[in-house]
Amino acid sequence: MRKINALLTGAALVAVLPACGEEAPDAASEPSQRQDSAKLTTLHGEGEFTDYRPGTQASAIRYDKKLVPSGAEAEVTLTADSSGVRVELEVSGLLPNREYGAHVHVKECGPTGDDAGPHFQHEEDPKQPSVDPKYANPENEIWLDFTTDDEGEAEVTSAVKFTLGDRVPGSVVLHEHHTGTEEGEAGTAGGRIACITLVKQ
Ligand SMILES: [Cu+2]
Repeated sequence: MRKINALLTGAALVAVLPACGEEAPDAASEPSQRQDSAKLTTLHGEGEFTDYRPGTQASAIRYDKKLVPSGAEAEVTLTADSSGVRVELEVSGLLPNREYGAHVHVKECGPTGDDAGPHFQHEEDPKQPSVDPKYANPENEIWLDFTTDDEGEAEVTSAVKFTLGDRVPGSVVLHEHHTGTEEGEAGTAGGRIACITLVKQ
Protein backbone atom coordinates (compact mmCIF):
# COMPACT_ATOMS: atom_id res chain seq x y z
CA MET A 1 0.00 0.00 0.00
CA ARG A 2 2.80 2.36 0.96
CA LYS A 3 4.61 1.55 -2.27
CA ILE A 4 1.54 2.38 -4.34
CA ASN A 5 1.19 5.70 -2.57
CA ALA A 6 4.82 6.53 -3.23
CA LEU A 7 4.39 5.69 -6.90
CA LEU A 8 1.26 7.79 -7.18
CA THR A 9 2.98 10.74 -5.50
CA GLY A 10 5.90 10.38 -7.88
CA ALA A 11 3.59 10.32 -10.87
CA ALA A 12 1.69 13.36 -9.64
CA LEU A 13 4.94 15.28 -9.18
CA VAL A 14 6.09 14.50 -12.69
CA ALA A 15 2.74 15.64 -14.03
CA VAL A 16 2.87 18.91 -12.08
CA LEU A 17 6.51 19.85 -12.69
CA PRO A 18 6.29 21.00 -16.35
CA ALA A 19 3.39 23.31 -15.46
CA CYS A 20 5.45 24.87 -12.62
CA GLY A 21 8.28 25.51 -15.04
CA GLU A 22 5.95 27.42 -17.34
CA GLU A 23 4.43 29.49 -14.54
CA ALA A 24 7.72 30.52 -12.97
CA PRO A 25 8.69 33.36 -15.38
CA ASP A 26 5.31 35.10 -14.92
CA ALA A 27 5.50 34.97 -11.14
CA ALA A 28 9.05 36.29 -11.19
CA SER A 29 8.10 39.24 -13.42
CA GLU A 30 5.60 40.55 -10.85
CA PRO A 31 7.59 40.82 -7.64
CA SER A 32 5.82 43.96 -6.37
CA GLN A 33 2.42 42.31 -6.52
CA ARG A 34 3.70 39.32 -4.61
CA GLN A 35 5.19 41.47 -1.87
CA ASP A 36 1.92 43.38 -1.39
CA SER A 37 -0.07 40.24 -0.78
CA ALA A 38 2.46 38.83 1.69
CA LYS A 39 2.43 40.78 4.94
CA LEU A 40 5.72 39.66 6.41
CA THR A 41 6.27 39.35 10.14
CA THR A 42 9.67 38.42 11.49
CA LEU A 43 10.35 37.51 15.11
CA HIS A 44 13.75 36.73 16.54
CA GLY A 45 15.28 35.57 19.79
CA GLU A 46 18.76 34.52 20.73
CA GLY A 47 21.19 34.28 23.61
CA GLU A 48 23.07 32.21 26.13
CA PHE A 49 20.68 30.61 28.61
CA THR A 50 20.91 32.22 32.04
CA ASP A 51 19.06 31.59 35.27
CA TYR A 52 16.24 34.06 35.89
CA ARG A 53 17.29 37.12 37.87
CA PRO A 54 14.66 39.58 39.08
CA GLY A 55 14.87 42.97 37.44
CA THR A 56 16.81 41.78 34.40
CA GLN A 57 15.39 41.09 30.97
CA ALA A 58 17.06 37.95 29.66
CA SER A 59 16.14 36.76 26.18
CA ALA A 60 17.04 33.13 26.98
CA ILE A 61 16.23 31.69 30.41
CA ARG A 62 16.84 28.19 31.74
CA TYR A 63 14.83 26.44 34.44
CA ASP A 64 16.81 23.17 34.55
CA LYS A 65 20.58 23.33 35.06
CA LYS A 66 21.09 19.63 34.39
CA LEU A 67 19.41 19.48 30.98
CA VAL A 68 20.57 22.97 29.99
CA PRO A 69 24.23 23.24 31.08
CA SER A 70 25.95 26.60 31.55
CA GLY A 71 27.11 28.00 28.23
CA ALA A 72 24.20 26.53 26.24
CA GLU A 73 22.84 28.88 23.58
CA ALA A 74 19.88 29.12 21.24
CA GLU A 75 18.70 31.20 18.31
CA VAL A 76 15.18 31.32 16.89
CA THR A 77 13.92 33.02 13.75
CA LEU A 78 10.20 33.05 12.92
CA THR A 79 8.93 34.37 9.62
CA ALA A 80 5.23 34.59 8.84
CA ASP A 81 3.34 35.73 5.78
CA SER A 82 0.10 34.93 3.97
CA SER A 83 1.35 31.48 3.01
CA GLY A 84 2.22 30.29 6.51
CA VAL A 85 4.73 30.37 9.33
CA ARG A 86 8.28 29.07 9.29
CA VAL A 87 10.42 28.74 12.42
CA GLU A 88 14.10 27.87 12.65
CA LEU A 89 15.69 26.85 15.95
CA GLU A 90 19.40 26.36 16.48
CA VAL A 91 20.85 25.17 19.80
CA SER A 92 24.33 24.42 21.13
CA GLY A 93 25.84 23.37 24.42
CA LEU A 94 22.99 21.03 25.38
CA LEU A 95 23.49 17.40 26.46
CA PRO A 96 24.82 15.30 23.55
CA ASN A 97 22.70 12.71 21.69
CA ARG A 98 19.56 13.55 23.60
CA GLU A 99 15.92 14.11 22.61
CA TYR A 100 14.44 17.47 23.57
CA GLY A 101 10.96 18.82 22.95
CA ALA A 102 10.27 22.37 21.79
CA HIS A 103 7.22 24.43 20.77
CA VAL A 104 6.16 27.97 20.04
CA HIS A 105 4.24 29.36 23.05
CA VAL A 106 1.81 32.25 23.44
CA LYS A 107 3.56 34.52 25.96
CA GLU A 108 7.11 35.68 26.56
CA CYS A 109 9.43 34.00 29.04
CA GLY A 110 9.26 34.82 32.75
CA PRO A 111 10.57 33.70 36.14
CA THR A 112 9.04 30.21 35.74
CA GLY A 113 8.39 27.96 32.76
CA ASP A 114 4.63 28.40 33.20
CA ASP A 115 4.89 32.10 32.41
CA ALA A 116 5.18 31.37 28.68
CA GLY A 117 1.53 30.26 28.72
CA PRO A 118 0.06 27.56 26.47
CA HIS A 119 1.20 26.49 23.03
CA PHE A 120 0.42 28.87 20.21
CA GLN A 121 -2.56 27.20 18.47
CA HIS A 122 -4.08 28.32 15.18
CA GLU A 123 -7.48 26.98 16.18
CA GLU A 124 -7.59 27.36 19.95
CA ASP A 125 -8.77 24.42 22.04
CA PRO A 126 -11.59 25.66 24.31
CA LYS A 127 -10.28 23.22 26.92
CA GLN A 128 -6.86 24.21 28.31
CA PRO A 129 -4.34 22.76 28.92
CA SER A 130 -4.92 21.27 25.50
CA VAL A 131 -4.15 17.54 25.27
CA ASP A 132 -6.68 16.74 22.54
CA PRO A 133 -4.88 15.60 19.36
CA LYS A 134 -7.54 17.48 17.35
CA TYR A 135 -5.93 20.76 18.52
CA ALA A 136 -2.57 19.65 19.97
CA ASN A 137 -0.89 18.52 16.77
CA PRO A 138 2.00 19.80 14.64
CA GLU A 139 -0.34 21.28 12.00
CA ASN A 140 -2.30 23.42 14.50
CA GLU A 141 0.70 24.21 16.73
CA ILE A 142 4.36 24.75 15.92
CA TRP A 143 6.55 21.89 17.15
CA LEU A 144 10.33 22.01 17.04
CA ASP A 145 11.39 18.73 18.67
CA PHE A 146 15.05 17.88 18.04
CA THR A 147 17.79 15.41 18.93
CA THR A 148 21.24 16.80 19.69
CA ASP A 149 24.38 15.47 18.00
CA ASP A 150 27.64 14.35 19.65
CA GLU A 151 28.45 18.00 20.37
CA GLY A 152 25.09 18.85 21.94
CA GLU A 153 24.06 20.86 18.91
CA ALA A 154 20.92 20.72 16.78
CA GLU A 155 19.11 22.64 14.06
CA VAL A 156 15.42 22.21 13.33
CA THR A 157 12.93 23.93 11.05
CA SER A 158 9.15 23.74 11.24
CA ALA A 159 6.76 25.11 8.64
CA VAL A 160 2.99 25.30 9.06
CA LYS A 161 0.35 26.47 6.60
CA PHE A 162 -1.72 28.65 8.94
CA THR A 163 -1.32 32.42 9.22
CA LEU A 164 -0.78 34.32 12.47
CA GLY A 165 -3.72 36.69 12.06
CA ASP A 166 -3.56 39.49 14.63
CA ARG A 167 -1.77 37.37 17.20
CA VAL A 168 1.98 37.22 17.68
CA PRO A 169 3.59 34.35 19.60
CA GLY A 170 5.85 35.23 22.54
CA SER A 171 8.43 32.49 22.91
CA VAL A 172 9.89 29.09 22.15
CA VAL A 173 9.99 26.73 25.14
CA LEU A 174 12.34 23.75 25.42
CA HIS A 175 10.98 20.65 27.15
CA GLU A 176 12.35 17.51 28.84
CA HIS A 177 11.55 15.10 26.01
CA HIS A 178 9.89 14.73 22.61
CA THR A 179 6.22 15.61 22.23
CA GLY A 180 3.41 13.09 22.74
CA THR A 181 0.69 12.59 20.16
CA GLU A 182 -1.77 10.23 21.88
CA GLU A 183 -5.17 11.27 23.26
CA GLY A 184 -4.69 12.78 26.73
CA GLU A 185 -0.98 13.48 26.28
CA ALA A 186 -0.92 15.14 22.88
CA GLY A 187 1.31 18.20 22.87
CA THR A 188 2.94 17.37 26.20
CA ALA A 189 6.71 16.97 26.38
CA GLY A 190 7.52 16.95 30.09
CA GLY A 191 8.74 19.87 32.17
CA ARG A 192 9.68 23.27 30.77
CA ILE A 193 13.47 23.45 30.97
CA ALA A 194 14.28 26.66 29.10
CA CYS A 195 12.65 29.52 27.18
CA ILE A 196 13.62 31.98 24.45
CA THR A 197 11.63 35.21 24.14
CA LEU A 198 10.68 36.29 20.61
CA VAL A 199 10.93 39.95 19.69
CA LYS A 200 9.57 41.67 16.56
CA GLN A 201 12.26 42.58 14.06
CU1 LIG B 1 5.74 23.55 24.86
